[in-house]
Amino acid sequence: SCTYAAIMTDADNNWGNNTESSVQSEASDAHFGVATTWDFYKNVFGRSGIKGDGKGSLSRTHYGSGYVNAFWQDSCFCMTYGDGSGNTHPLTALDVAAHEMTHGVTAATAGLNYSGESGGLNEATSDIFAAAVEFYENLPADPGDYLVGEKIDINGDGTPLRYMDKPSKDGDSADSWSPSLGNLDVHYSSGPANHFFYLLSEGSGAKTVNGVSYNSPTYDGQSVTGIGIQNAAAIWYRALTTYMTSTTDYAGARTATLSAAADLFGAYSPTYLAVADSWAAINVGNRIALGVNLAPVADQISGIGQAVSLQLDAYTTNTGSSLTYEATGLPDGLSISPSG
Ligand code: ASN
Ligand code: ZN
Repeated sequence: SCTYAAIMTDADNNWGNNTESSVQSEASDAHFGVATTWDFYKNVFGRSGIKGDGKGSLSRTHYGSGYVNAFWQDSCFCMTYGDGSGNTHPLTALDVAAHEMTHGVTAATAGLNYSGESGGLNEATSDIFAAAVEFYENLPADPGDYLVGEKIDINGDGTPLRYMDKPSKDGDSADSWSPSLGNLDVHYSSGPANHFFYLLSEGSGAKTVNGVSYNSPTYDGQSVTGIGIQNAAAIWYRALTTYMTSTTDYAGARTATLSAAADLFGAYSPTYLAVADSWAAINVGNRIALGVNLAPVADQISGIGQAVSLQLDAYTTNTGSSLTYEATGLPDGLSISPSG
């Protein structure tokens, strides 16, 4: 049970009046956030609760005075929501709730450290599944978008807290990876991974989704074709729960998502290649070219009468097909051994 707050009650069991000023409405919204986030993880990924152990979490609302934040705590396995800007915009919006509870999922799985690049990936994971939960629930009053906190008017001018298509629109977040990215606050170093997720979901350039206009740039100037948010979320979830660890950085996240994409969609499948394209579009790694790739070979020098041996390494991105090697016009005494 909850040791630091009274259990919310309602005199007529008609909870609130659908306004932000009603504490019963605020509590109902928090409960809706818990239930919807639960359903998302359960129905989409087969995950039973934040820890995957079937146990629910507590929420406390109407916290503090003018407290403009919400937070998850592993220590109490509980959520806290402030009443927001001017005490009039409770932080109980669905994407905020899903963001915060996803911190619990991350803690229970990859355990991404909350500083440096891994901290940015931790924050991005929360924004990514916050968006995925919104698209999953598809509420007429709050349809899915790639904005974070668009319902809580935290800036007082109607703008959202963060933008996934072009994170720098918030004035602080990075659009792409750079060597100094890890020095930023984790809510800003999340930018490139949020951008990756947007690109992987929807692709680059101008696009309108559920009435919201986006325009997503790419670091390498090449276009990206999206694979849809459900596929992108599946890849991120498998990467988070199977391949990422507490110290995973952006380069490691690329590897983790490629492994996840290989598991789910096949290595070198179009979906797998879209993952590499999306990372390259935020300056992490190269795009992967299909075909046969031959490792570079330097000039060879040997003396008369000395034995020589030269190994060539090649791989093909066509799964299921193997390479054959042959040589014609070899000098006397040289042969090819197409093995290894
Ligand atoms: N609402 C914030 C967040 O989840 C609280 C924090 O800074 N940890 O990121
Ligand atoms: Zn967070």
